[in-house]
Amino acid sequence: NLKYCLMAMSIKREIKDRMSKLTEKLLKGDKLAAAKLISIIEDKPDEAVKAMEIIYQYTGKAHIIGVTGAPGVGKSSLINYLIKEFREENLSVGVIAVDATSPFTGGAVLGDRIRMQEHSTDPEVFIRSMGSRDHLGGIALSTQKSTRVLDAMGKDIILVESVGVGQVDIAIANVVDTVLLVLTPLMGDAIQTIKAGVMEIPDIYVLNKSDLPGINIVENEIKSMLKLNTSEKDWEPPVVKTQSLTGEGFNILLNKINEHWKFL
Ligand SMILES: Nc1nc2c(ncn2[C@@H]2O[C@H](COP(=O)(O)OP(=O)(O)O)[C@@H](O)[C@H]2O)c(=O)[nH]1
Ligand SMILES: [Mg+2]
Repeated sequence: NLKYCLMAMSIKREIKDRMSKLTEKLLKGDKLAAAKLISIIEDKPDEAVKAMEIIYQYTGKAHIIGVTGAPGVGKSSLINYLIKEFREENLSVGVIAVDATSPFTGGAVLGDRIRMQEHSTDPEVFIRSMGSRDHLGGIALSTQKSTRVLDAMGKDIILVESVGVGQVDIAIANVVDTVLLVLTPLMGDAIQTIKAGVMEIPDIYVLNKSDLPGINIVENEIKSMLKLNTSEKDWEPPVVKTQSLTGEGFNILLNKINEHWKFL
């Protein structure tokens, strides 16, 4: 029994030492350490607990922005453009792309990485895809822990791309400070889905692909829907039209993101 006790203690100490060393590197901005820690969050609960205990004290500075919406609306393209804009303001950026909808193919995640690739050599940008391995108590939870890792790493802005189930990832609201819901003119039924109980989630409505016909119809529908919402919220979610390939509308979007951050 004593032998078991001693063994358990030495394993615990070994984990603690290893996590301390990793965290030390993380705090210096080491990308490899960040990647290792996120893998630990995904795969090794015991080690993750230890790591998070150490990491928590270094968190709380980053603005965490969630980008949600159906597949294909342009979330990755939007994030790619946001990275560019934030980098021009000299802010460091972390990205976590979560795909809950494609457990086997990983196709979307690969596409995301390609769309954000132009930033992958920038030392101030860290991009990580998370699969849908869901065995540690939910994607939202491991996503949240991963944002803490990037926060401790010193990233000023953390973007979380999340597909979720349906049009909106509801759980994301608990993980991020600011929720962007991306819609496009191509989604006739989108507004109905929003009415069905997720209107409280978005802080900013982004109407992407505003170069396509029908954008004004979607815009009017959302605005009239927002008018009907009688809930006593101090923040009135703005509706911003964007084109993620050209950057049209991003100056307004960035202003709204900043306004919401100040509001919080
Ligand atoms: N016409 C148009 N196409 C866009 C725009 N933004 C993104 N796309 C295209 O929409 C497709 C899906 O984009 P992606 O960023 O992968 O969407 P995600 O699945 O939401 O991450 C890609 O072919 C993009 O090039 C836009 O503003 N206008
Ligand atoms: Mg994507």
